[in-house]
Amino acid sequence: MRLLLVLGDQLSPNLSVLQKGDKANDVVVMAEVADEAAYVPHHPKKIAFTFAAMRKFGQSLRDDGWTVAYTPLGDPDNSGSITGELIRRASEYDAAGVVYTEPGEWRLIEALGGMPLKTHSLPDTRFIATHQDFDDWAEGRKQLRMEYFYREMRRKTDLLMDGDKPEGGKWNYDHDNRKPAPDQVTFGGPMQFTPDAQTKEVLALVADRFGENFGDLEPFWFATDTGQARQHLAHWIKGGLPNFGDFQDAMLDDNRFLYHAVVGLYINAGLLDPLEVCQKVEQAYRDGDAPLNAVEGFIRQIIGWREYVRGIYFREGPDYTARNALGHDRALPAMYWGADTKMNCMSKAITQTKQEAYAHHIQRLMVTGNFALLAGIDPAQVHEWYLAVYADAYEWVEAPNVIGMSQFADDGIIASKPYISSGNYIHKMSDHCGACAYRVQDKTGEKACPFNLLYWHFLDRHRERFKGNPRMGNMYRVWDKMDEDRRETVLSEAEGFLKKLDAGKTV
Ligand code: FAD
Ligand code: DLZ
Ligand code: SF4
Repeated sequence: MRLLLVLGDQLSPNLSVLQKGDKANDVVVMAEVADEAAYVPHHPKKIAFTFAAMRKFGQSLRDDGWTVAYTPLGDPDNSGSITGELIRRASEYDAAGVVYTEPGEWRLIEALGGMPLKTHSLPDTRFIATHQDFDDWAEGRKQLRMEYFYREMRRKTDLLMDGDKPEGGKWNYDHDNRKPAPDQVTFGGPMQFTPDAQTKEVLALVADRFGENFGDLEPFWFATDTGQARQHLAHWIKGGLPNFGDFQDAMLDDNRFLYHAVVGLYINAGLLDPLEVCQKVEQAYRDGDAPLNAVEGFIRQIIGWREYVRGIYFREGPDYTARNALGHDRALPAMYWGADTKMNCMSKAITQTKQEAYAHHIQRLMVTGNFALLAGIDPAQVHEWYLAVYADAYEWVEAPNVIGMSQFADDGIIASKPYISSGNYIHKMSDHCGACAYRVQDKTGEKACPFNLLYWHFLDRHRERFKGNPRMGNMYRVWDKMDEDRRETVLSEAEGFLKKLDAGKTV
């Protein structure tokens, strides 16, 4: 007999290790361990979601006839790590070896490979592209543009294809997907589930052991099994999908989810299969229930971006998270952990993150990410924050988004230019500025929006690196046209702001 490892983000019945396993002889090992729960200070909601979904999945495997050796966190024999549990179970069952589906983090891949046990790693077949597919595509290309990779994935999956042509004649309808914040949101948000008895037990455990971590544990409403996650998906396809495209980039003071699907956590943990999700979304289009711009935009996020960032993570290797191409070294400000800030956009995104373990893409990229990049925060600290606070965060998907897309710390592998903006972008896409202590129109002065000051400070301090970037020429031309006094005022006010930030003052 062999041990078959199932990790907390591998809760899928079609997982390769289960498909290759032998129900009659092998033993499935699942373990809630301190190491996994504490390698970053995860949001309590994320830990509760993981443990509740693990417990239910373990039970469903037993119901299906598997022998499952499940270690709860509070088990007195719990060794505290995945490798420790495998070694303990190997001697308990006199196992010939361990088979596992490749984990989504180098940290665990290395730990499993280094165990004093016979091991066999299987590919994670829940993704559309294999590592080989991605490497074949990437080989010899000067720039790894997501758009071209995405087209390959469309062909491979046959999603939104009309023969060998893209449905509707175009591959990408992003142009239609940049509408500013709507006056009214017609969708009531994600489906919310009342915790059952098993989930309540987990909530008590998490409150006891991780109650001090940043983030509100309750109210807890996430789906914790595939049945619930599918109900949630159907609810969103009906009510949210039709407007998903139009308002994908919008942000509102009083609406946290707008038309977003809130499916990342379910797909990444294995409760929903990405291809099944896309097929259901495509069906809504074929049935005339959702427009092409929404459906194409959504499918692109999953078979395009999601697959592409995974390809980058595995291609770039374990040192990716340590990259810091711009040499940024400022400490992550306390506001990211809930300290007061006068910036309404930051306050809204961080408060929501604390309460929901969720923020949507533009909040992550153009508010908290943009601020960290403009202010020159150490990308390793930014990366740890994102990995900790979002329920959908695992390194394979979080790191390329943070280190690459958001912080430009990989020197432009993912982003062809840094995602930076002044307050104007946030003003255009949200209603945050109206209720802010700063004034988005003010470029200098006491009430000047910090994004306005830091935007020019960033461009000025990184001039040598970016002046030749054809996509940034305009920015430098605008800066250079300002009269010198004004430029000096902007830079000295930005310095003043950064000093206050470093001194821990409320900004
Ligand atoms: P929707 O907006 O409804 O999109 C649908 C789905 O598309 C998502 O659930 C996700 O599976 C996929 N998707 C969309 N954009 C991306 C992307 N850039 N990369 C990978 N998948 C994508 N996504 C994570 O799953 N985990 C993370 O830890 C994570 N960290 C991020 C950090 C930063 C700085 C940025 C800019 C983005 C990050 N993303 C991450 C991508 C994206 O923000 C989230 O997938 C999305 O906000 C999840 O919410 P949703 O399910 O409502 O997504
Ligand atoms: C996120 C997480 C947490 C909080 N706890 C566990 C755990 O106790 N046991 C486990 O198997 N997995 C957990 N996970 C998910 C893992 O961290 C995840 O499998 C790896 O980071 C690889 O992606
Ligand atoms: Fe954010 Fe500036 Fe708008 Fe305030 S004024 S909400 S800091 S963009």
